[in-house]
Amino acid sequence: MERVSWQPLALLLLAAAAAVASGTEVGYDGRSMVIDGERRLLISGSIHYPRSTPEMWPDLIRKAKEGGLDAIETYVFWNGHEPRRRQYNFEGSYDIVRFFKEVQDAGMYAILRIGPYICGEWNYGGLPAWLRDISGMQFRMHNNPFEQEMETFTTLIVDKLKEAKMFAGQGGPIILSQIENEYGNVMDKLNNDESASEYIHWCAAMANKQNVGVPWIMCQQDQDVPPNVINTCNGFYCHDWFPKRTDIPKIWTENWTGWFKAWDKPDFHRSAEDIAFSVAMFFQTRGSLQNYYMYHGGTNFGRTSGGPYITTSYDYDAPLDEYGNIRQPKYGHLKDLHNVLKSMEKILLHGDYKDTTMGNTNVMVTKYTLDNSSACFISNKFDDKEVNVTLDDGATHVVPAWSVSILPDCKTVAYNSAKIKTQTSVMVKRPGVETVTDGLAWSWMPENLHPFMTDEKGNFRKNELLEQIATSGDQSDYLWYRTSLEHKGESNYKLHVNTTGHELYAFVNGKLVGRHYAPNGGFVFQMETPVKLHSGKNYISLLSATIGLKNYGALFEMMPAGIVGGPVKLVDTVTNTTAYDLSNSSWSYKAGLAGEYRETHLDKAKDRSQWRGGHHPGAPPLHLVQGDL
Ligand SMILES: *[C@@H]1O[C@H](CO)[C@@H](O)[C@H](O)[C@H]1NC(C)=O
Ligand SMILES: *[C@@H]1O[C@H](CO)[C@@H](O)[C@H](O)[C@H]1NC(C)=O
Ligand SMILES: *[C@@H]1O[C@H](CO)[C@@H](O)[C@H](O)[C@H]1NC(C)=O
Ligand SMILES: *[C@@H]1O[C@H](CO)[C@@H](O)[C@H](O)[C@H]1NC(C)=O
Ligand SMILES: *[C@@H]1O[C@H](CO)[C@@H](O)[C@H](O)[C@H]1NC(C)=O
Ligand SMILES: CC(=O)N[C@H]1CO[C@H](CO)[C@@H](O)[C@@H]1O
Repeated sequence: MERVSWQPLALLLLAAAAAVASGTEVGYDGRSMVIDGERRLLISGSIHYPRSTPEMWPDLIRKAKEGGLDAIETYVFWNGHEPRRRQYNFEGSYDIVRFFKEVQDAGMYAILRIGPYICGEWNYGGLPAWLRDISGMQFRMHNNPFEQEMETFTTLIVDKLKEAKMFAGQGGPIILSQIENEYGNVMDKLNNDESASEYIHWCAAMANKQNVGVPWIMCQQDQDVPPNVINTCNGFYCHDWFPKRTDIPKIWTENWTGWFKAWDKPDFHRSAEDIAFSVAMFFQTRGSLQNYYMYHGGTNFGRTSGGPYITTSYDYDAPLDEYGNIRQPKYGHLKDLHNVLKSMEKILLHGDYKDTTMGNTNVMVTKYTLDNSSACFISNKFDDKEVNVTLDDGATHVVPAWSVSILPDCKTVAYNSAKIKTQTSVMVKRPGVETVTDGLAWSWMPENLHPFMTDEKGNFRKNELLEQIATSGDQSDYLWYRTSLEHKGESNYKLHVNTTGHELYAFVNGKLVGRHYAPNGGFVFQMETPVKLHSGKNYISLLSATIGLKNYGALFEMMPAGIVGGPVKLVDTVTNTTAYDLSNSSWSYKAGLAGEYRETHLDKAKDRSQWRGGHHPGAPPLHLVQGDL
């Protein structure tokens, strides 16, 4: 037995040695990331795992690789992973290890942006709402309650990824990790508050303690940069931006390929030419790693952020559209650019360089030289005129307005950012398909509002109007406020409600009497609507809805939602004076809608018989949706 077992043991040891040997060493110098001793020019793209399904991941990642990307970047979504304190979710779209394994299987690198504050047009910027219930909690400032929770979560994610050997030193794909996110903006707003400074230094120290073996970055952190982190740029353009220290590379963590879509707002479009211009300029000006935000934006399956109100689509006008289709000419035009830049990797990262403005600061030639070879960029920042630029060899090149020409040998233009060679495919809806869309059969299930209109019990009562997020525990976007009053005879009033948003529906005795929502970004509003009371007991039911929670800004957790304190009044229509102030009446509370309790979205078998309709195009009339009151 001993002799037999000796061999497998030796093999095991060999395997372990091989695993160590296959680990990748990641560092950096003033020019670029250094991977296994080599400077690397890296092009990365953001794909957020919860914004697509695991079935889509391999295809999205493969298309990214074919588009000339070296790395996939993602945030980590704390409130998706820990919806309730110490109850974790790493299933389905939240299977972060599987996501990184897909990246590894595709032979790509990965960039891990833990945050865990991630902004991202995501509910509460990724922070779980239950954090608010911990006493002494202040988000993203120097205080024990926040720092402890942040460290616990960061450590959990790091350990999980270490266990799966996902960091480069372990042979995994992750070459960079990020702590916090765009905190420089908060520090600006808080006027470099001492607690903010202590917090960001604490973040860096905590991150470095994690021992992940790859560098840590902080984006949009241009002041008060802690030691041992690389500060990076986010934006539409990063050519005028340079890191604070000279011993760190110029990294662009968020090159916005488009913009998110909000309700009531038009689709955002950023042209392929303009992105290509920004990327070419970035590499002209010593850039070495840039990431497209987003390369695939995808879908907001869960709750989005309530400031501004984001739609379910997070398409972002990205090179891969919401459904994962290639968006041309953006995808192809950038792929051509990546190929040209890759062919110049060595000279860009090792060569000497010289920037020369040509008569005007808007026109610049950058010449890189290494041994006997040279490579040139010519950029023209005039947005209304082409320029003719003559290089050292006497040859003149026409550079169109707002564009960059790249000449890998300083002789021949291999790429111009304004000239698209990719075949433009325009997606056309075929008439036949449209007819099918028009004819889609919709079914509906009534939302049973009845319990919220009568004396049935809510979850609890209180003689005041409560704040919504705290009351609902962020388990739903909906909160019912209900009260009743005895009235003698019939009278008309105006129902006045003052709320901190985001949407309000008012019912009197089961009838919808008014609805209102805050214009984009403005949260506090007053609703006034005529109502009629009958003799006897009258029920006033107010349904307050949030469209996700705010994700951005200093101290955003202090922003309330719902009918905090009101007032809620019945106003006399003739004298315009308050007839009844209901603000301190006995209010009954219930979070969530009936459909949420039933989990209607899961299409459970036992519910199938509840669905009605099935023939009519479009949505059903409102009275059918509400059901019988
Ligand atoms: C550069 O060119 C010179 C002259 O043509 C030649 O002697 C030298 O070997 C070249 N150097 C390299 C590194 O190619
Ligand atoms: C650039 O040169 C071309 C001819 O080579 C000429 O047609 C064009 O007018 C010139 N443009 C400018 C802005 O001088
Ligand atoms: C409405 O409520 C907000 C927030 O509680 C409060 O600041 C404001 O004074 C109220 N406005 C009116 C008209 O009652
Ligand atoms: C009624 O009073 C409110 C404030 O007390 C005022 O804002 C409003 O304009 C008045 N409406 C009429 C019709 O007088
Ligand atoms: C409601 O109660 C609060 C707190 O006790 C008090 O300040 C306020 O004046 C009351 N409002 C009315 C209309 O009674
Ligand atoms: C950092 C940065 O470049 N921010 C810019 C991003 O784009 C918006 C909209 O064009 C500008 O307002 C910001 O200044």
